Amino acid sequence: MNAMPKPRDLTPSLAETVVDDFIRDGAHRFGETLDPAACADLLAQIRATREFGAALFLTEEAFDADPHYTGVNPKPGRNLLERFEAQLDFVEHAPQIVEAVTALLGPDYEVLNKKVVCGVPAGAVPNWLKARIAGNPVNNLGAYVRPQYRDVTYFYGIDFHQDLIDYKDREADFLTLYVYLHPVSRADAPLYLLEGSHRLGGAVFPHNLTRIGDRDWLYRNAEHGEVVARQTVLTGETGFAAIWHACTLHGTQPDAADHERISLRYLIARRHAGRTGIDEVNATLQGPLSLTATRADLAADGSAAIKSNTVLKA
Ligand SMILES: O=C(O)CCC(=O)C(=O)O
Repeated sequence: MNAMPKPRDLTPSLAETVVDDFIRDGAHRFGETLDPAACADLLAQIRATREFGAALFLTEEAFDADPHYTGVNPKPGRNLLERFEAQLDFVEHAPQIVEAVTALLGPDYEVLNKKVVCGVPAGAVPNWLKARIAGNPVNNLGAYVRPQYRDVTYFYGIDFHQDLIDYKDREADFLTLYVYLHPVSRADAPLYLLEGSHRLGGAVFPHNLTRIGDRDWLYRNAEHGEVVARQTVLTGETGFAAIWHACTLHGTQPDAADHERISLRYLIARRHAGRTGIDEVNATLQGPLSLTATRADLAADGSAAIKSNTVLKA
C-alpha cells in the first residue's frame, strides 16, 4: 500500500518570521517569555544592590559644582551586569533568542553592549531635577546620579529615537534585545515602538513626527521620504522580550508607577562576513544605512540644547 503523502508544513520557522517581521515592522516580539524564575532571581539581586529612590541622586549643589553630561553611562569595569555574567544564560542561550538573532545576524554575532536599564519612578526624582529636565528630549539621568551608581542607565523617559543614535558612521548591522524582568504595564514606562519607521533608514535626532490618528504617526526623513508608522506599546509579563532594528524609532514616557522599572538591554552586532537576514532587511530600506552625524539636540558640553518631546504626546 502506498504511504499517504505527508502534508507540507506551512508554518513558517521562527527564523523566517523574525526576518519577515523586521522587514515589515522593524521589530519582533517573542511569543514565549524568558524563564520567569531566572528573571525574578536576577531582579532581586539587582534590587539588593541599592535603593532605587531619591538617594540615587546628587544634591543640586554637588551637581552644579562639577557638572558632567558625558561618560555617565555604564562602561567596562563599571557595569552592574558584569557582576551577574554567570547567570545570564537564560537570556543569551534561550533557544528562541539564539534562533532569532542568528537568523538576522548569522552565526558568531557579538554583544556590543549589555546593561541594566532603570525607569526611575516620578517619586524618586528630586523636584529641583524635575524642574530642570522638564520637556527635554533625552532624560538619561546619569549626569545627576551619584558616581557609584552609574553602573546602571537611569531614564525618566526618552523621546522617539533610533539606537543608531550612539553609533555615528556605523552601518545599521546590529539589533537591540530588550527584556523585562517583571510585569510592565502602561504605568511602568513601557517601550513605545513605531512599527515600520525603520524603513526610512538612519535619521538625525530629533525626528519629524506628526500624529495622524489614534495610533499612527506620519514620519518624514527629509529627502528619503515619509511613512505612516503604527505606534505599539510594549507592555508585557516577566520575561517579555523583543528585538528591534537599529533604525526603528522607540521611546518611553516617565515612569508613573510608585516603583522602578528594571530591564536588560543588549546591543548585538553581526560579525559574519556572508549574507544574513539583516542584509535582506536593509535592502528594503529607502534611507541611509549609516549617518555621519546622529543628533542635533545637544550643546557642546553634552547638555540638552532644545526643549521638545514627542513621545510625551503619544
Ligand atoms: O528603558 C528606557 O526607558 C528607554 C530605553 C531606550 O530606549 C534605550 O536605551 O534606547
